[in-house]
Amino acid sequence: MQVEKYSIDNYNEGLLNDHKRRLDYTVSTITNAEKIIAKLKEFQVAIPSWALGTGGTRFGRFSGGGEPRNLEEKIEDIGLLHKLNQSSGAISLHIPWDIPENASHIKALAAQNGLRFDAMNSNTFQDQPDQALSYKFGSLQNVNKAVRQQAIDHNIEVIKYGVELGSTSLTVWLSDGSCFPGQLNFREAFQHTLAGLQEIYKALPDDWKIFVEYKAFEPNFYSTTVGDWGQSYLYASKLGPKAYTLVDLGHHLPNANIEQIVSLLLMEEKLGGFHFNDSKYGDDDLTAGSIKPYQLFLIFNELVEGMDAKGMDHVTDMGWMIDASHNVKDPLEDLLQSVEAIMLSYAQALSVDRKALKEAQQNNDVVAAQEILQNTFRTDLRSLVAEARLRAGGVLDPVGFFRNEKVRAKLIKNRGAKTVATGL
Ligand code: PSV
Ligand code: MN
Repeated sequence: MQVEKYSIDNYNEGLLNDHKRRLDYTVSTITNAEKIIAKLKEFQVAIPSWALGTGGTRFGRFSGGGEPRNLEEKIEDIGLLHKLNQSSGAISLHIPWDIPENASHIKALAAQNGLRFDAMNSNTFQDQPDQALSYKFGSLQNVNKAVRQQAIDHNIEVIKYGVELGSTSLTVWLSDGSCFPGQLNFREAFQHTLAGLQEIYKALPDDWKIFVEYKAFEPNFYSTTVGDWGQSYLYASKLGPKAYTLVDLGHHLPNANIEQIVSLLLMEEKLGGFHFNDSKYGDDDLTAGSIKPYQLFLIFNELVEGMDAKGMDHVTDMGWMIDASHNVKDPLEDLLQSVEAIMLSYAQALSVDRKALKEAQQNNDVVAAQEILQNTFRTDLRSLVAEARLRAGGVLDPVGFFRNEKVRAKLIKNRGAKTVATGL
């Protein structure tokens, strides 16, 4: 759906006075507003091609209509998000859900929409209709060599698609594991998986990275072969310098200290990718920042501190992506909310007084350390995020604009009420 520049300008016009008032106040309360706005303008979060339709559970799926029917329409949807927030300038593809049949056409369409291709994702957690061998008992870990080879070949094929599109990374998430004690020899499963990842690693072009994503449980409920950050780190270390751990916020056991995990992985220069979502119980795939916004801020605090300590570029040295599912919300509105929460947490992390925090830590001044972090978290920086968007040519209030323009109704009119996007 096309959004004209003049409709964005008209919409912004009506909100400008109020925005300026809030911005002036915020700028007067912090020291580095301009620096934060400049960083926010640059920061981009990739949108996965499988998050544009309504998500579901094994109990059901309730589509809201107007879902993209093909990859072209998915690119259009992400292009629309990016036009509104200027922070969603990348798309991440899952193969075979979104095979680019005509790569040069897809690449050109993405470029027209201001998008680049983020990490490619392989899928060896489902069987496809034309597939020779089943992944029921795992893919790279499988006791059957032919199944392992099939999974390796699939990943190499995904890299090839990625090369055609200009992507430079592959994310491997394996559902491999076991559901019952005794089902699996843990060491053998690990070694098979490592050997498979080594074959895939060999196929990576020089400038590519591979991200090994871990997850505590589901769909396997007794053991998972890449179950936590320690196991992922072990694979990544054994693979070599192009291999990194990927942290998905929903993939931990309850109450895990994710900010500490992030900090140590950065220290070891092994954190390469990040999937944002939020959760109450497990891999709930809820909107980023919707349940535990303070935790999101604490994680960003470690990301910024740890990346700066290693001289990393916040924009290019990490694969940032949303990995959420929208079961009861409009997927596009939900994605706009997630990006907003991510940008806000990033802004807050950028405004932490690092010198004062360091001093408090050196003095064992626990109270001061808490004051610094909580004062930052409670300072309203939303107008900085809006200002960065405005300067980049976006909309002051993306969800408000989306509703005002009746975008969903238009998509339903164009695509139909019963369309179903590929994905989970
Ligand atoms: C698995 O739960 C996961 O987080 C992986 O990143 C997959 O690629 C994605 O979700 C599939 O929805
Ligand atoms: Mn994920």
